[in-house]
Amino acid sequence: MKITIAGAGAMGSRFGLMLHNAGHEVVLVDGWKDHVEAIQKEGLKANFNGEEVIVKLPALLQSEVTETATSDLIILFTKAMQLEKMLNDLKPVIHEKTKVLCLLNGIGHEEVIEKFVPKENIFIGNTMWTAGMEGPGRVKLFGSGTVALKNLVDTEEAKKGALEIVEVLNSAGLNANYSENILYAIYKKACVNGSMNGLCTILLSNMYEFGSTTDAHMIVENIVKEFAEVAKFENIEINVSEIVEYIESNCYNCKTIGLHYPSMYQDLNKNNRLTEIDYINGAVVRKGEKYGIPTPYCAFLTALVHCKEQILGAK
Ligand code: NAD
Ligand code: AOT
Repeated sequence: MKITIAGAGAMGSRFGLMLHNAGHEVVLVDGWKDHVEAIQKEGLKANFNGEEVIVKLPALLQSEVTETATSDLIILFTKAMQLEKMLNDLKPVIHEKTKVLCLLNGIGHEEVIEKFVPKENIFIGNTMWTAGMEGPGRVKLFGSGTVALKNLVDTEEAKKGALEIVEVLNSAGLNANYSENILYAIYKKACVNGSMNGLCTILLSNMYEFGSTTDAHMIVENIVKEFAEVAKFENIEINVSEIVEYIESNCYNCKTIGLHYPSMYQDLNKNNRLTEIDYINGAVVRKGEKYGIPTPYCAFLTALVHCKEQILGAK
């Protein structure tokens, strides 16, 4: 299948590399000039589960995309604040039949994608794979993960499209599943990011260190409660104690994922970049205002992260 990876940072590079290795025709599209040029000159370099690999892949600057780069499937992997610009730059390659899959963290991205893509071609989901950017043209890819996805509109044709995407991802070992209850899955992951990412960023900790504190349980429970309250208004039922237990049993393992510094920590504290807080906790605050629900924990955390972005002069 011809696949465009739109946003070829850490995660886009992972998916691009694995899909290319499985024989698909992959093109990387990205807005970071040094990164694109490094891939064009020397290939995409990756530490792939401890092995150094170099993969020769076509890479294009998003501002230089033309109709010739048309593909069957576009996988969106920008940061949330880069999504609209990417879709705008991709206009020449978004056709009547182009399927567009969104795997970004955060909630509500379909509202942006709908401005550029017919609803029946939009597929939403999330992923438990991880990846890290080491510099232009270079990524670190460790461990394993899963993908859950579904068609945005409920037609037989759209479901068939979703199942085809699942098959393509699985041909590359990406462990994809069709998820009937995808909005629940997206909210569940947003609860993980909504409680781990901002807090670890402010506290300069990894997930294990934060989880070892005496107040971690209380804070996480209050954040998840706010996500659950707004989700109710969207007919998504979140069992707070179940999700808190999921976060505690999955994120705090001191030998594995607990040692992970969330992507937000890396964006702000390591790379002086703006964060996705407005699309995670900030999105809950906006929904809370709309539905008349107080969201003090999410609001405070969002404000703290914004303060830190400003103090550090993040871009
Ligand atoms: P990323 O920051 O690595 O890449 C996103 C974009 O930012 C790319 O266009 C990339 O080229 C650009 N970029 C990266 N570093 C840059 C730098 N130093 N200067 C200029 N531009 C730079 O993002 P990601 O981690 O691949 O995440 C993509 C989406 O997937 C996000 O919504 C994220 O929350 C989600 N996600 C990430 C992970 C993870 O482990 N990284 C896991 C699950 C979901
Ligand atoms: C994560 N981390 O999504 C991934 O860092 O943004 C991130 C992120 C899978 C499981 C737990 C945390």
